[in-house]
Amino acid sequence: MTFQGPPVNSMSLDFLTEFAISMEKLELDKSCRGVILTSGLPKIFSAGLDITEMYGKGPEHAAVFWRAVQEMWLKLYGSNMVTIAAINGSSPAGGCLMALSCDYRIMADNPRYSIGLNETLLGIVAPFWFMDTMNNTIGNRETEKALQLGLLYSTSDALKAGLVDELVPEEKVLTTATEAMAKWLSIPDHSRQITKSMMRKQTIDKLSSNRETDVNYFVKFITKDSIQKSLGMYLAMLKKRKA
Ligand code: CO8
Repeated sequence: MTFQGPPVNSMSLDFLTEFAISMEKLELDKSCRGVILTSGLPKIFSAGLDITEMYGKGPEHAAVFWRAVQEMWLKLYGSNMVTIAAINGSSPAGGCLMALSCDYRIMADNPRYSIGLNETLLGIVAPFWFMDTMNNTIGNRETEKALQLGLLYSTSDALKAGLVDELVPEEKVLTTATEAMAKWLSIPDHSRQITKSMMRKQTIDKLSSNRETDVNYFVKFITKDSIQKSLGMYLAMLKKRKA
């Protein structure tokens, strides 16, 4: 699955909806046993959630948007398929969550790329299920540090921390992902799927059984004046940096 949402594959409501529909179709297609996620844009895997969907919008929109974010994660983290992230560019925040939700991560070894859950830098707090997903991958101590500092890891630091599994030259990202896929698919589906589901069930249940509480928390948080101000400043900083 190749993301094509210029300029930066930010996850707008449309992007998230299309992603969820595509995942559902693939999940139902018995001939599809695995999916590689990658970007069709240069330098960016995904810039994470589309900040403009969370800024200057009313509570109704915030609730619809947040349900779509939840749906993206539930479909990906809970997928029966083998999921591999071929990270061919920077991958902050929601982009990092998406990569972390896969079974295996291969990143392009480019010193200009970074990956991490940088929410605190925007003055916002990563939801508990973002935290859990990272924790399940790199462990509690590293996650605490990464989340409080809003760390955007360089590719080599990401490899050291276990945030990605392999670094390869940019032009080899997709072929390496395909080779990794063959290895994962050589395991009998039923035993691999049950193992994956047993490992992830508790984390998934924590959100599935509390979805509306999580939506209400998000809406209350994101519509606060102070949070809107932080997001507005961050958006302005992005634009200024460009100018
Ligand atoms: N959302 C919306 N627009 C964005 C985003 C984004 N996440 N990222 C970049 N853009 C826009 C820029 O504003 C710019 O717009 P314009 O062309 O109108 O000026 C355009 O995309 C291009 O951006 P850049 O010029 O910055 O592109 P570069 O190639 O130089 O850099 C980066 C690409 C590295 C991706 C850079 O744009 C960047 O760092 N973006 C911000 C990434 C980020 O911090 N994302 C966090 C999103 S929040 C999230 O995912 C989880 C939130 C959880 C909420 C929980 C609350 C309870």
